[in-house]
Amino acid sequence: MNSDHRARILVVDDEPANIELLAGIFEDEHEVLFATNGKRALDLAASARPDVILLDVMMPGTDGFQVCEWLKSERATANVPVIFITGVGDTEGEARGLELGAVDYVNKPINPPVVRLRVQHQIELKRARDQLTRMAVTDGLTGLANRRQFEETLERENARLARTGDALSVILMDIDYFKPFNDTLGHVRGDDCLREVSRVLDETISRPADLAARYGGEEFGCILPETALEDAAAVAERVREAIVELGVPHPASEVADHVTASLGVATLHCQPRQSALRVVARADEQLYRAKAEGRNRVCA
Ligand code: GH3
Ligand code: MG
Ligand code: MG
Ligand code: MG
Repeated sequence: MNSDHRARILVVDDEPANIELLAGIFEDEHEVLFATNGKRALDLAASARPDVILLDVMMPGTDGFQVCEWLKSERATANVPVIFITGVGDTEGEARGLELGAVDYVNKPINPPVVRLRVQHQIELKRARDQLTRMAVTDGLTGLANRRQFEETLERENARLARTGDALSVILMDIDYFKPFNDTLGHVRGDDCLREVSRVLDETISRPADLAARYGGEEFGCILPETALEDAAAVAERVREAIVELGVPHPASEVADHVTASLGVATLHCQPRQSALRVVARADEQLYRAKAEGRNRVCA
């Protein structure tokens, strides 16, 4: 959703008069984009990510049913609600539209208050759905991705490796002597520390394709697509330094007077094919070695 209340509505119709009529209903409240053919509609839907699409059925070239089918088959647009708006008043067309994944079907002539309310209803449903989706993949304490998103992303990137032939690196990080931190300063300060470390991690892991996640308690995981081992190790070293820089006082650490972390790095290649879990296990072995060799360090 674009802001708290304004939604983005894509109107697809080959008749400019219909677009004008529909735009007139919504443009005070929402942002309205429009397309006059199927091809343009697909491009706009993918690039502008509308919150709802109003789709005419009868259009020269690609008709609305075909557009709907394509929208539903693409990951980027599959979850955008589609409402058919059509002059074809037959019940068969309505069934076909709903079967293709449309959420509603409105017959012309357009009754503005009814269309307005039906669209508003779908916007609110989408808002609630988006919020649930966000919550399902976000860690509540730190706002980072959670372990579920970490694992799903890793599986997806591993599947992509087979096609791109690149390397994919994983960093696991664990805060040093965090139990004594909690024991001496309390859990509230412990939680503050986790949030600050998360912010630093998120700022340091900065490429758009990268993912930083809270893996569990005081353990974090990063996925770095298209990144070789030595580059990932350099990123891990920057994270380690940034946490030192952060300088959160730690009166009970055995390695420093501030909070530090240990990091392990491992890389997956397209050959030999390996399960994504293997790379996490190998990063974990390196993390364990970083702990054993004195903490506040990176092992790769
Ligand atoms: P090491 O240097 O070997 O990693 O020692 P450690 O004390 O950090 O390791 P350990 O895994 O034994 O302790 C992790 C601690 O993290 C245990 C728990 O008190 C703390 N912890 C885990 N999740 C949370 C959380 O959500 N909030 C707070 N405040 N503490 C947490
Ligand atoms: Mg038409
Ligand atoms: Mg731990
Ligand atoms: Mg620890």
